Amino acid sequence: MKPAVTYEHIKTCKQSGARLGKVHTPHGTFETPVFMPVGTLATVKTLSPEELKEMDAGIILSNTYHLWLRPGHDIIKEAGGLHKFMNWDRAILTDSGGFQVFSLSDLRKITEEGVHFRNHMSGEKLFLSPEGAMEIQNALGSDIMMAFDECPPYPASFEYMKSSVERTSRWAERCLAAHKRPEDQALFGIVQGGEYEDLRKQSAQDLVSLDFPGYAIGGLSVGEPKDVMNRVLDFTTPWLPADKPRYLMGVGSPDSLIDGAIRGIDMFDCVLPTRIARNGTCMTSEGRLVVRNAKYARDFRPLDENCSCHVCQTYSRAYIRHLVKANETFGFRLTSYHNLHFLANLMKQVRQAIMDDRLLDFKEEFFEQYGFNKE
Ligand code: PRF
Ligand code: ZN
Repeated sequence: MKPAVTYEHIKTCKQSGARLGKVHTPHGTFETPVFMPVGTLATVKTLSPEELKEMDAGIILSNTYHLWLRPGHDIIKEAGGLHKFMNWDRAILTDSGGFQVFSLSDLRKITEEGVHFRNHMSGEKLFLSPEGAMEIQNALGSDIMMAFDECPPYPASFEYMKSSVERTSRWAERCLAAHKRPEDQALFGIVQGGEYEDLRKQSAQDLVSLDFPGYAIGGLSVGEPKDVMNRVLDFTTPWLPADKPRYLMGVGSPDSLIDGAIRGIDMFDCVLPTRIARNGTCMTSEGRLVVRNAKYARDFRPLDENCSCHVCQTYSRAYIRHLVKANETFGFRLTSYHNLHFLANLMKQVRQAIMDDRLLDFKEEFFEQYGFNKE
């Protein structure tokens, strides 16, 4: 059976080794490297699907854990699936809930069977297993489902990480066995192993032997220094098949997106652009701009003078500062729209630079303007 999601390689950047490609899904094709906006609760906070399409988003991410707790996957299934429920007809990737259980809930207890924890809102006792995560994602009907994994905190000892990697591999096998819709939903495996080269290799080899249609690298961007993340990518990607998509989970700062692309990553997601937008921080070609600051009170220039987005063509820093400081919803819409447009445009430039075999030069030029050490 042909997998529901396939990777078409277009070219490799001669200067950096980065990959330019296309990912084909049951809900359309997107070009890679790509940044996926996060829509945790079946909405990319403050934005409509129409607005996401204006910035050419071809795939968004949503969360098993959150949609399971509310409104419940049964309701979304009854609506005809997540695409219909939220009126998004392009691709959707759902994270499995593993990571969210670890980062959001209290009193978790990991067993071979799954994870016991408490609902982060009501305190109710809950249990999530590989089979449960597959059942929920099958009901949601996402194009790309993620395996149920454990993402240990950083740093974790080699011994802990080794037993965790082995459990994540056993869970991955259970996920594959429980997956009911391989014909129209692709299940990606998640490589773990922390900063340990041997464990990353073991994890990748375990998962590759199970023949997933795509692979994620998890367990990064959990507090480790940037050079550790880059080193882990350098020794992990060689174990992944070149003809399948590669997804680096939870990464969305401009420098890490460029560094990840240089290391052969195709897909990224992060709450960063939308989360910082909601406290008034904007990503611009000259670095981060905190639009709340007093110095913008009479600044009638756009957020980013080099940005072609609708917000920057229309509204001033002074106006957006006023809205954000007054807690007006519209202000957060404007900053969210601009930040996502900024990253969409950055990835477009990354793809063009790969096409032109000059991604390392692009990185230099980008940071010349953005400012080094700005993240
Ligand atoms: N596993 C899953 N989701 C994730 C991660 C992971 O390791 C990360 C790591 N930063 C983000 N989201 N399932
Ligand atoms: Zn803009």
